[in-house]
Amino acid sequence: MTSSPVSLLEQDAVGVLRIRNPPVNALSPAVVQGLLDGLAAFERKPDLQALVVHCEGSTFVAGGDIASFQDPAFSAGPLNQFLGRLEAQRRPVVAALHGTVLGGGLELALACHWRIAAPNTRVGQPEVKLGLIPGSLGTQRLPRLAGAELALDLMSTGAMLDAQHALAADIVDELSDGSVLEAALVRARDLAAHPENIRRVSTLRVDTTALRPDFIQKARAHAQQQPNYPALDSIVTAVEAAIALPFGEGEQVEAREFAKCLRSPQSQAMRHLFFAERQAAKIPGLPASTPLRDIRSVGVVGAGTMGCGIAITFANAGFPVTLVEATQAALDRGLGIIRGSYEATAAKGRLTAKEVADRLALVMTSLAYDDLAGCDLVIEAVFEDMALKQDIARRLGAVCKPGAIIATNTSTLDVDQIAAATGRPADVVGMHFFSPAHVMRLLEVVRGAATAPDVLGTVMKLAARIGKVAVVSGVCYGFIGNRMAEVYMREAEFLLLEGATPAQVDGAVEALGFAMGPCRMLDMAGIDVGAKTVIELGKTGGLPNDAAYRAVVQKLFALGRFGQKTGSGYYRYEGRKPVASEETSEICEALGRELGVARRSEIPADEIVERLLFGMVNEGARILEEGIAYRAGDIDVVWTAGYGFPDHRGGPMHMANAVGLAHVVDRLDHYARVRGNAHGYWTVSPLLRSLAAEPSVLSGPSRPACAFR
Ligand code: 3H9
Repeated sequence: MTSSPVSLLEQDAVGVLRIRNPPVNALSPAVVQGLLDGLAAFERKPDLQALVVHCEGSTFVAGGDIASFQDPAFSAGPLNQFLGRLEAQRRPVVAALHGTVLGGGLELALACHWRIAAPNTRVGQPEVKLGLIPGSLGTQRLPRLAGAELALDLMSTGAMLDAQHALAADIVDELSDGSVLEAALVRARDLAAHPENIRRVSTLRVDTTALRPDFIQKARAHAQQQPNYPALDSIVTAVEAAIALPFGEGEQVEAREFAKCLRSPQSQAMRHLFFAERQAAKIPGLPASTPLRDIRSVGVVGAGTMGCGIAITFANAGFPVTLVEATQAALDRGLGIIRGSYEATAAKGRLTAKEVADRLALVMTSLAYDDLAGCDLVIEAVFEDMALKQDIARRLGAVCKPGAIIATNTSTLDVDQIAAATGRPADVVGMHFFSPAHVMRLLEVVRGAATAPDVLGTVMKLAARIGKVAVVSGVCYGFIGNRMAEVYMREAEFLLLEGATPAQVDGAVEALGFAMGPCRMLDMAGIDVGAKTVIELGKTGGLPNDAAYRAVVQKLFALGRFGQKTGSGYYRYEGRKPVASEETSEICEALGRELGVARRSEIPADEIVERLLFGMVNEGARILEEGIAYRAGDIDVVWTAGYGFPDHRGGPMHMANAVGLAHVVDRLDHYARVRGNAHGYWTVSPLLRSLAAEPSVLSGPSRPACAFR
């Protein structure tokens, strides 16, 4: 028999309902049952004066157990029944808070009569980040305590408040300096002596005195501007109910909206990503107990946009950084970029002058590789040129101290060849940052053939310290992200040759929620950068024997249309605004004619979406087949955290599961028939074909749990 994660202890005539459910004391069905049992035991002990709810470990309850939401039989009913009974207790109930009091955790605290918080406490309702609304009366109790405006803001953004702000907002009643449990016991006894100070939040009314009359109307209009996130509208509905209806009726509104959100494809996708991001940090076969290397100082070679972004990332996390360049002019330019970036952040009020000064003080510059000798990690971030990268690798191999990690920020090149040049390939790993490096969340960590397990483990751990979501990729052209992006861009360009405009191509995927379509993306990243990558790949024999392959980007490059930075690329730019370019259409038409590509007067948006995305899914399946990615979820994390794939669609592989793998395969076969398959573009990956044939998968799109998970 397993023991319950909840126990009722007694301390000086006060009951302590103690939750022990590591790592974050999530409200699993077993915890909820334990709470119900514990409360029943308390009710059988009239000699106890009061009850304290307390959690063991690093945090109070951080939310409902997200994994249990997958169970079709999941219901918030038992938890809500417990919370109702808890609040209705005649003897005082005190919540002793510490750590991250989130979602169902905050809702548990709000059902108590008093909340006392340790200084490290943060509170929030982050359900919206999972495509949900608070489902245990948070939408009804929080506005009654904190006011409708703040409550709506917290629920719509998922932002957290620290203990001081939570106190100011009346969400907690008191802060404790020492042991929060001891303080809660003292407060519980005090409330037992002064029951008139007990406050039951459900009995309060939402204070509307300072609320604008059009508050709900405006909030709804704002929510409806984001139809891909229906939880936002549900939150407004629930808050409106909190303002206008008695608690019991508001409860029903919340239950209805929560159930609707829980079933929504958006929430399923966002919950998938929650676990996929955490799973991605785990390296199969690497025990958690593996001793890791100590990283205290970092070197960066190359002070271009990428190198500077990397330096900012580490300085932001408190690491001293040594930035090395070949010339003083390049160093000065780099330092200018870094200073400019900090000043822009400060101008937006996100950094104080002191913080800017402190961070700048962490960045040292040098022209000498010898100055990297003391660094624990050195990242090479020069442009994509194998000979140059190998030359730097040789120098780093000689100068870096034993045990230091040498990383390359290459986005496409063979990490093993770079590693070999260092003479110590076990110390080498790829760290592929995305531009701007200090903004983008994704870090692709490239595992070379010889990369030592502790190097990989160290870099994955370090990624969390610098605020990145890291995904491991094996060595192949473009790793996970850029290899798939190559297929995406291939089809985008073929469509342009066939007669689609950049706006049509971009519009088709932007309508799905993509941050930007492929043409805008490459215009921003730089047509020159994109074209050079294709040209370099050609030199290594990596291109198909197809003159039309990525012909558009190469043509635009040859014409000096480098994208946003030169004012024209796929689009023409008015400032930063892309405008349809007649010239691009003419260039594509002429190129198409030259290459013998048949033009069509109309290309449906569905075809654009399928060719861009299903082709990419097929490449993702190959990446899995070859063991380049450990799991399909890793691919989804790469695309949502690094390439603007909409989180409410869960990434390409989740999306493929949701639409049905058999359908994806059917359409790939269709394009092989209608477009021809001389170059193998539409050859279905054996893994994808075999998964699509599985009866469980064929049972329909309502079964996303199979296949690529
Ligand atoms: C909710 O509450 C709905 C209610 O309104 C209604 C209910 C009826 N469930 O992030 P970390 C696991 S919705 C299950 O790496 P950190 C996580 O998977 C929920 N598991 O640590 C990981 O497992 P593993 C509202 C959870 O220190 C481990 O804990 N709450 C949950 O960087 C460590 O996680 C939220 O949305 C959970 N709720 O950050 C809060 N939370 O080690 C979501 C965590 O096996 N959680 N795990 O990979 C977080 O934001 C962060 O985890 C937290 C800790 C800040 C708590």
